[in-house]
Amino acid sequence: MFTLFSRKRKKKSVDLEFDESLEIPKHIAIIMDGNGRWAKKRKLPRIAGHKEGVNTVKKVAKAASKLGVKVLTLYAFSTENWQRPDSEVNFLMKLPVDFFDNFVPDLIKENVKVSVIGYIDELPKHTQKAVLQAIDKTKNNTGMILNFAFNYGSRAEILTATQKIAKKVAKGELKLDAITEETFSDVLMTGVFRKDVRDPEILIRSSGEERISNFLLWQIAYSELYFTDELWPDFDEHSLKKAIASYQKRNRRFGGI
Ligand code: V0D
Repeated sequence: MFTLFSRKRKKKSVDLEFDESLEIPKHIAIIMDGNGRWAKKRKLPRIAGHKEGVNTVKKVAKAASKLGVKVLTLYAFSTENWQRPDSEVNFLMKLPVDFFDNFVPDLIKENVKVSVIGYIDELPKHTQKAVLQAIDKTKNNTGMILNFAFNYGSRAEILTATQKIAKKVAKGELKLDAITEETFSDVLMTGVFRKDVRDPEILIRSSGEERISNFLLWQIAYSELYFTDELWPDFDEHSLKKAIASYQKRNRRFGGI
């Protein structure tokens, strides 16, 4: 083929380091940061960045599913995000509706199951409806779990879990000595997942900030932390592979026996 004018990018060298025969993390968690900055760089309103961010969710979810990832947890909205301007919050609350209309048919084709952790009952009714519909329409899928952390905060999750444990103890259903890491993990929001995929092997944060920001505090006790300067709308399959390659490299050096 005549390729003189082809704009096809050369494969970046890190693809060589990524090895599909090595361990693919079962659970990947991502803090999707940088939509606002992406928009600002283009003199666009912040919401244009969020729109582009949804497209990235679709692409990255497909890529992860193709690689055999079991759970992909995406931090979409934290309990602190309510402090943003009303117009931005209102726009964000419509995203799951948009996502449901445009992406759920694809998810069904790809056998992906939607799941949500967070305080869903505090969301506007139309948002709750879209979230519950996405969960319901994909509930029989047996492939990757696409898990949105939505109106989620990790300290609140740990407090809710503690209240659940205390209630069980008060009712005599649980002995004090039986409060273990395992029984505690059971009552966290991630307790709905199989035990071997509850905790992410790797946490990725885009956009250059190196903070956890109240995300999965209990679950990341042993996770690799991977920070990239790429903004979320620029993140793609290649970025995901780069993160996995970094995990594989660290795992080879420090992990195992
Ligand atoms: C905006 C970048 C998908 C981060 C990604 C307000 C911020 C796009 C969902 C979604 C958001 C959530 C639940 C669900 C289906 C889809 C989403 C929010 C923000 C919360 F069942 N993208 N997305 N939710 N953004």
